[in-house]
Order: sequence, then structure tokens, then C-alpha cells
Amino acid sequence: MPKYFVPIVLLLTLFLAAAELRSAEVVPVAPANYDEAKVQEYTLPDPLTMQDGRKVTTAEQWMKERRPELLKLFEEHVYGKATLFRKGNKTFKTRFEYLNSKPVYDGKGIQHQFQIVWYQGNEPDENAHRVDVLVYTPKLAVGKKVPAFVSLNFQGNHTTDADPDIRMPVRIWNRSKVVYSPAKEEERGAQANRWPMQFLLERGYACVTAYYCDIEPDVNGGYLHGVRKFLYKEGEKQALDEANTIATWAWGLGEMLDGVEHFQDKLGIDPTKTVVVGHSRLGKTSLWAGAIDQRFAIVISNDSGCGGAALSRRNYGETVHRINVSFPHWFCDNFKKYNLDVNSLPVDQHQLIALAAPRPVYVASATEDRWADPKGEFLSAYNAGSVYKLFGTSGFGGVTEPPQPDLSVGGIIGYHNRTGGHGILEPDWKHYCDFADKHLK
Ligand code: GTR
Repeated sequence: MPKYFVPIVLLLTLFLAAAELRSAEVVPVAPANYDEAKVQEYTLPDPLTMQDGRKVTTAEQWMKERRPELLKLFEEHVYGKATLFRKGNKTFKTRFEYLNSKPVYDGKGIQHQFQIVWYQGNEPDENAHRVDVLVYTPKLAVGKKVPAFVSLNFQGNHTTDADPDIRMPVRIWNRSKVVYSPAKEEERGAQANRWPMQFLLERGYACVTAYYCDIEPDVNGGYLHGVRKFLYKEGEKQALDEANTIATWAWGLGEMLDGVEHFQDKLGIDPTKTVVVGHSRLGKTSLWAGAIDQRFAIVISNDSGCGGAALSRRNYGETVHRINVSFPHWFCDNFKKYNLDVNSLPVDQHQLIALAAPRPVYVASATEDRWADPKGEFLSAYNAGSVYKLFGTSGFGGVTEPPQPDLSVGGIIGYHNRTGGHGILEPDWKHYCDFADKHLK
């Protein structure tokens, strides 16, 4: 063997490894495009064509074959499988503990609080993981039950309403480092403009909310500080197609619904009439929750953008590459494979909207929220229509063009584009109540 052979092979290997690293991770993220003329051409995968090429022509075929196939593709390539949360694999238990109630808003409603307790062993010990759930229910005739919105909040239950008795989270998690600080009294009601509790009570809806970081902190590496601490040991690497934070929060929404079912008489909520709704990253979460848990009667996405309602194939605003670099802990690791080649993704987000079928589904954008790509969100809603047609429903109600701002359009798939920026405000909630009135009451 020539004496330079070994060093040359070594150098070559090092060079190739470095090149690999560069292409996989270090390619700079392209600046966001906001020019419609620069949106590249794309072909959307057809919701009604099976992977083996067969056409889906009946509602039954959709439910039995295509829906499970798509769900699996979304699990494997986008959100991750929640295998470890499923019965039979679950290494922890769930218990619900009712805490308290009192009248609110001059007797218009009742505030309830309960806890979801996740624990191992016979009884919850100091390692148990607890999530406070806050519920506002309209005052009702005894024995009556109302529909409810089920939704996670960003900053703690105490920020949704200024009421002094709302329990504060033990930890408010930082979103860039795995550190937390205590909640503060002055934060009470700080997010009340996103949670018009009195309005919802007057419209006859209950609202069920919990702090999303109570389920699991929203930070890379935070998974050992939420419910997934029961699933992994420190340093243990999860599989490329395993659930990450969005799938964990989505599963958590299902646990909240279990709690509602458990306490339905006390809370006065009809668990067959729940609307899962979320804003932004929590809108991505509500769409996924509605897909994996068909007990949610209506699914709503508010300004969810990339990885939510917006089509992944449209390079407008936030892209798959950008989101995976900024938030590596949100989606399963397989999703990162599409950073530089989004057209090879076997699914796109209109198929996620279609996973709500035949249930009513609603997508909302905001005119100035270009990062979330309002047009891409509209197109998802539009392209989900073919699936709803299988069920003989109104689908998108014949809508073909994005509507003027603030107008709610559609059929069993609804859509609006609120004037203004990224947020979930009373005008959005008004449309959600109108939509739910139409489909639930
Ligand atoms: C942004 C992110 C969006 C959206 C938003 C939010 O930074 O790029 O995808 O999720 O955060 O959740 O507020």
C-alpha cells in the first residue's frame, strides 16, 4: 500500500463528512419571499389518490383507507408518532383532580379549575406532573350542558383573565433557554384581549384552557421537563419519526378533553360538542389535535401558518427550512429532510385540513400576517374541499377566490381573513361562535 494511502483516505473522509454537514445543516435559510410573482410552481399531492395510485371515490374508502394512510404519512414525516402515549405503551397514568369553582362576571358564568395529574407508581408523588385547567362555563339551567372551546394559552391561565383566584403556573418557561421563572401577580389578565371570556359566556360557550408549557416547555431540550420526562431518560435520543413538542401539546389537548368528559356534569359541558382552537404555533397544534382525536367536533386554526394551515410548497413567508431551523423541537426530525426539497414531501397541509372531515373545520388568517401566508392558508382550505364532497356536504361552499377582509365565507369548511396583524382577537372569536352556532346547536 503506498505510504500516503491512509492519510489521503482519512482526509477525503473528513472532507466528505464536512461537506455532508454543510449541505444538511449549514445551508443558510433563504430570506422570506413576499412577492407573489416569485412563488415557485408546485403540484399539490391529491388528497383523493392513494399512495398506490388508486382513486378514492367514496366516504367509506376515505375513512377506512385514505384517512389512515394520510394520518400515518403526517406522523412519519411531519408531526411524529405518539406511540409512547398510546395505551399499552404508556409508562405513566392520568388522574383528574377537581379543585374549585365560583361565580364570575356578575353571575353570568362559573369559573372552575381542575388538574390533570400524570404520574408513575400507585399514587402521585413529588415526581408527578400537574397541569392546571381553567374552565369558564355560562350559567345554565340545572342539568343543561353547553358546547365548549378547548384551547391552549401561551403565558399561563392567570393571563387569560384578571381574576385574582386563577391559579398561576409554578414555572413560566423561557422560550430560548431551558430555564424558568416564577409567574408574577402583575401578569394577571395580560392576554385578556385574546380571551374574551365574558363574550364567550354571553354567546353560550364554555372555554377550557391550559398553559401549553405546563404540558411541555416550548424550548429545544425542554422535553425532559414536561410529560415526556416519563418517556425518555436523559441523553436518550428519540427516533426520527417520534412525536416532538407539537404532537405532545396536541395529545395534551386530548387529555384536557378527557378531563372535560370526566367532570362533564360538574362543569356543565357537553363533551360531544367541543371545538378545538389555537393560535399560531398552537393553531398548528389544534389542527393536529383535531386530526388525531376525532372526538373534537369542530377544528379551528387561527393564523397557524407554516406547519399549520399554510401550504408547505408555497415559498411565501415562513418556510419549512426556516421553521425547522428556528424551532427544531416542534416537528419530528424526519421533517427536516424536506428543508431543501419541500416538493418531495409526501403530504401538504390541505390534506391536514381534510383530516378533519367530515367534521366542520375553519381556517383564519390576518391581512398583515404575511409571515403565515394568508393566501397559502386560504388555498389549503380550498383544496380540502374535494374530500368533503365525498360526504355530500357543502365543502368550501363554492368559494374559489380569497374573500374580502373580515368576511366569513365557505360552508362546512369556513374561512376569514381578519384586518390587522398576527393575533386571535374578539372579531375572530365572533366568527368562531357564529360557525359553531351553525354546526353545533
Ligand atoms: C413564529 C413562528 C410561527 C408562529 C409564531 C407563533 O416565530 O415562526 O410559525 O408559530 O411564532 O407561534 O407565535
